[in-house]
Amino acid sequence: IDRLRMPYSERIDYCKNKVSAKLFKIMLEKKSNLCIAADVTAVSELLDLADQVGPHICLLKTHIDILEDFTPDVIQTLKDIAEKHNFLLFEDRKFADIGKTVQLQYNKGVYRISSWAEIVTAHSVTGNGLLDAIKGSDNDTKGVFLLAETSSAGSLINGAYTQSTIKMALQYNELVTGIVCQNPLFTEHPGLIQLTPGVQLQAGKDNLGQQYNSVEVVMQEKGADIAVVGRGITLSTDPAKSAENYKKLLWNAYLKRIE
Ligand code: 5IU
Repeated sequence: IDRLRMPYSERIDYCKNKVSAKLFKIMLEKKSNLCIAADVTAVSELLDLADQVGPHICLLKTHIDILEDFTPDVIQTLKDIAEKHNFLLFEDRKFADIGKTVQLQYNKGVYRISSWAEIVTAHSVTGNGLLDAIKGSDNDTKGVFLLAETSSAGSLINGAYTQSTIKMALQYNELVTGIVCQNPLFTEHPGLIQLTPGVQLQAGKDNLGQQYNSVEVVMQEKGADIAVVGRGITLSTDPAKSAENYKKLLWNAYLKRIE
């Protein structure tokens, strides 16, 4: 088995996590393997962006804590936009604490992440307790992307850490939607989804260590199933058009990969 050559449609049967199956279905319906990183700091900007790029994305990735004017009612509006355009809400919280603390961070506070984000990210560094905490939370459809590699320069993650993270993902396959990484890993596990950030039209970097690969490279060489694009879209003059362009390029690159 090689997930890289397998159509998304055939991978649904291998999904142990409900959200990953749901996500594959959305990707197929919308012909989109694009996740937007909606890293904006004003609520109006976030809602506008979500509504504009909505038709072209499968996932909206948020950092809800960067909003300067967050109020709890924002969540219902965001949920409505997600439903209107058929994409999932994905909070990139990168949980990394002991289980008890993650339980509080996931369910409590002003953001009440578990009440709206069907997918969250988590580090594997603190061990199983964190995943047990998320698993034990009483919202029923939930998924986690575990971080096995990062796109940033000088990351301290090494190969052993990456491999142990994949093992953890497989051990928790009912909860884990997939893995965030930069290389074609776990190719023999088609039920797990590879999410890859650090994507723009051209390879490059920013001035704070972010490193970008092109659409073709991430899809065809690096094994991405879903690409995360932030500033490549958010800083363009027409985010909707830009998202549509990324969507088409990413989908074509996927089709070439499974040819
Ligand atoms: N992100 C990365 N790289 C990583 C991980 C997460 O860029 O390795 I893990 C997040 C950070 C940001 C988005 O929200 O993905 C990328 O945004 P830009 O396309 O604007 O760089």
